[in-house]
Amino acid sequence: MKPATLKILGKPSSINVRKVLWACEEIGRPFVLEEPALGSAEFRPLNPNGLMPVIVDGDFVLWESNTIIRYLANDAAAENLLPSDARARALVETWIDWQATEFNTAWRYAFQALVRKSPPHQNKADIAASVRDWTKAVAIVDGQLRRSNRFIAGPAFTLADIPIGLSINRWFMTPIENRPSFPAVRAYYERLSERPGFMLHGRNGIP
Ligand SMILES: N[C@@H](CCC(=O)N[C@@H](CS)C(=O)NCC(=O)O)C(=O)O
Repeated sequence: MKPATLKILGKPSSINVRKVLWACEEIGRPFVLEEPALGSAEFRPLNPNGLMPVIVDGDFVLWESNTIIRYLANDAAAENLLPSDARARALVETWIDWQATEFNTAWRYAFQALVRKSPPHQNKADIAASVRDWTKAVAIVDGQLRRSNRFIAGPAFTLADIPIGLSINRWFMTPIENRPSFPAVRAYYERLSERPGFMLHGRNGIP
């Protein structure tokens, strides 16, 4: 029998951990959060990548943040977040996958440079290229929001708004010079801010 409490291993400041924390809020799934020692002999068997988040749900262990949030929504039969209809689900999953591949890749260098102040990431041309790619990705979100009307996959909030919403928070929280304004993205950010889970784990001052 499944225990009521889910264990989440991760730091609450990590964007990928925050996806899981916010998903739990939306689903109403109780959890305990523990900070793992990533390189430890105890943690390694849980995730061969040595990265967080990892969840432990009874005897079930899972890593990879976007897979974890899908699992949690599926497990709770949260049809509103992740519909079972093949086409409706695919439209939600497009944005979940796009966040992990295209969006996340676009900002990586600029984020390391501008927020983490990482010494190996201070090449001006590389920062500019990353900001350019990041801006193109945000423009894609803006265009989609104009079409989808309110949320990323349509008029209602879905699981895809969790990774995309956290990514948009990162966009606004990173000091980017001459940041172009995307009105649909700004309105979306304010709309997401009506959700307690987003205010707790997303728009909480952390990029
Ligand atoms: N693709 C993985 C990426 C996980 C990842 O990069 N986690 C980062 C935190 S966001 C991490 O554990 N970094 C090591 C550290 O912070 O020491 C996922 O989405 O879960």
